[in-house]
Amino acid sequence: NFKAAEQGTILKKFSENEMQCFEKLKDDTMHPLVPFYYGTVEKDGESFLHMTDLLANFDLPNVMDCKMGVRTYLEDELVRARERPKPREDLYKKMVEVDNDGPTPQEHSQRGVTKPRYMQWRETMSSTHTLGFRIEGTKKSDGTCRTDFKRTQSKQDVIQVLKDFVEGNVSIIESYLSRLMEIRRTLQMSAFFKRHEVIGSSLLFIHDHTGKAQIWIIDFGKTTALPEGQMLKHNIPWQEGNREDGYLWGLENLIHTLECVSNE
Ligand code: 4IP
Ligand code: ADP
Ligand code: MN
Repeated sequence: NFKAAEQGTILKKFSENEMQCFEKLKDDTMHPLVPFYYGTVEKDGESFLHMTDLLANFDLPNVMDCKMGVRTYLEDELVRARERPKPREDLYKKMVEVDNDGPTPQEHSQRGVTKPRYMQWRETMSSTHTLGFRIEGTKKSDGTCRTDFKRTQSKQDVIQVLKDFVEGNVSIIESYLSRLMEIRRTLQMSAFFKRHEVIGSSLLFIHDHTGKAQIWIIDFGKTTALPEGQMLKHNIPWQEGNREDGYLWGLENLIHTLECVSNE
């Protein structure tokens, strides 16, 4: 999905939706929290979004992707699956790999689950439902990569992963915490944020041995504008139809969880 580009930039496979978000973010208070966007690029017959490589200014970076919100699929996907259910074998296999008792007897016999069913199952197995965020993956400077967090659900389990990621470095934790509070402040003022359902977006945590630590908001592939005049609170429960994403509730919990890491 990504291609290297000139000095300090990367190309991400084009999506119309994500491009529109980057365009709108150009004049929003959120602008300093997202990768700088240079526009679209054609390469080898494919289209890409051209943006800053967030890792470029780090020396042997440690990276963590944290997916925000209580819901990771669009309400439309739910409606479509209800009208015309399309059981998928690839999602069934991914489910069975983690928990053979995940699929219902009917899903076992058809060897398929629908997309929202798979996404909801992922949400309940992980901390998405209980904390409003989940760790998707980490990549440490020693080369170790981990994506085996599908069952990392309890606050205590998340604390352990965070602790391992920062290797107990209190000053890194402090930098991350102050950035998270800056992100919270900025989102509360943002017109873009008020008017968009932010689904499947991540906070990308990056730090290195020099003590540099930063967090950016990435992935607007499923971030969707609300109808004119409508706004979200981002911190109240989702009920089908209200389009709430639980982003600020998750951010609150993430801040609290990281505070626990430094107190342990
Ligand atoms: C993946 O599940 C992720 O949720 C993807 O989201 C999602 O892509 C995939 O849907 C889904 O299968 P696992 O993480 O459990 O593998 P992301 O790209 O943000 O990681 P979408 O298109 O929903 O973002 P499919 O439909 O691409 O399989
Ligand atoms: P997808 O839509 O395929 O989920 P994301 O935008 O979430 O793609 O990016 C996937 C991964 O790629 C992230 O977890 C992160 O590690 C890396 N990544 C994304 N954007 C950037 C960026 N601007 N700079 C550096 N790494 C990035
Ligand atoms: Mn993503």
